[in-house]
Amino acid sequence: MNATASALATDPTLLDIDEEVREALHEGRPVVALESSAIPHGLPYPANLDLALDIDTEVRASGAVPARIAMLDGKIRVGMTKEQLELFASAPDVPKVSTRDMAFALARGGPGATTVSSSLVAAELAGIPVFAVAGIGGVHRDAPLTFDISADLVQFTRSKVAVVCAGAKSMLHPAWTLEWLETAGIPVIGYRCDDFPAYLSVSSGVRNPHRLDDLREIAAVSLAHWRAGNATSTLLTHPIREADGIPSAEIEAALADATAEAQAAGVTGPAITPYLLKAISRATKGRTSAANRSVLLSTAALAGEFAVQFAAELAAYKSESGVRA
Ligand code: PSU
Ligand code: MN
Repeated sequence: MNATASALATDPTLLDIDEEVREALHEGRPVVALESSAIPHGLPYPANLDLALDIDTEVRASGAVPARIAMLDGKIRVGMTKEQLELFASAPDVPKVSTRDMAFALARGGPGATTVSSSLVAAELAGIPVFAVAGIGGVHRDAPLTFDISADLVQFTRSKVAVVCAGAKSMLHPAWTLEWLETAGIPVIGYRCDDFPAYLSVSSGVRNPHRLDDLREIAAVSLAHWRAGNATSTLLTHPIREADGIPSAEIEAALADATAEAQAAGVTGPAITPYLLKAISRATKGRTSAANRSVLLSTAALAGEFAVQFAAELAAYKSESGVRA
């Protein structure tokens, strides 16, 4: 093998894995990967720190180990310590790092808050098969003019990770997002729900292509997807609790103003997602913050439960088929 760049293999020494996460992975115990971009780019300090810690607690409730991903000191950190969380929560200038930005953070050092896309790269590298986020990125509503389609979707076509979520973020186009996922061959499953959820609202008004009511069966579907040689993600969707959901009409009203404001202010690219999320929260006078908290916690709890079922399904498959751990 010559030493050209194309002969370079993936370098696992770029990973800096937390001790507890490393042990859990080594023993085949359930782990849930999480993103970090919502910490500096979501709520103000210290509410963002408290929320991150509460998310971890929800993941742990079913016996799974949380592994929050971040770029730090020229490495990919998997499983942030309390001190690292504190740093990300209190330093508002930590940049948002999507897949295209990872190499810069690695080569230069410095902190970076990973989005869904870059977190999936890290999760697969670390061997974590389950990832949780309340709202995935998707096809933006102005995509026909701007081509703004989240790197999250493209990353689903590259990472063998089961993604647990409450649908796509509220300001995206749900039907186009599902079309994109269908084209890419990504299985989308509604867990105990018929509709594709809309993050802060129970339904996006569009149906999920599949519904399954049993987590072990969803684990079996994910495994079957990978056993068949697909090197892509699977998507498990489950909505915000009915009582905490915000009616989509209310979100739409807030969005109309926020989108016009964003256009007038010339906000584009990666800045648009955090901008619109904050604007919706302001316009609904904090009601969104309560909904946001509810859906982040319920998604984390479900991901913990799913990780337990997936670990059991994987162990059963390995022992039946004689595949070595
Ligand atoms: N929450 C925030 N700010 C963000 C995100 C979430 O408060 O930037 C991230 C998520 O990690 C998601 C990403 O992966 O936004 C999608 O952004 P874009 O539409 O730029 O791809
Ligand atoms: Mn974008």
